[in-house]
Amino acid sequence: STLDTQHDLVVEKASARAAPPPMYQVLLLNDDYTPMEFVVKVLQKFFNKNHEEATRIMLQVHHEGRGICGVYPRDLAATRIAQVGQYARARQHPLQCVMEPV
Ligand code: NFA
Repeated sequence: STLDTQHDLVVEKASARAAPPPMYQVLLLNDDYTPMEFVVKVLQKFFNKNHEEATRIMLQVHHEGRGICGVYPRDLAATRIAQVGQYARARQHPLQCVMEPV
């Protein structure tokens, strides 16, 4: 009915919509001590990578010094970094995770 807005479609101009949130790359950094299989496990557990993709990213970090784990809004990027930090620290690994704006 004309009084029922529930089922009406609304089309907005792009300029009337909220801007997409700023996005941040989350990166892993290489070090000489963290075991390769631990890095693969981190990428599977916190960044939802399968074993093959996790291995590819781990080797990129190992060879190039850094690698992208994912791209997220700021709060989610910060949460992933904190989770990786706690997980690695608790197991005495020096693995470092950082974020930078895209
Ligand atoms: N460079 C580490 C090693 O040789 C492996 C590693 C890869 C560490 C990616 C951190 C990040 N054991």
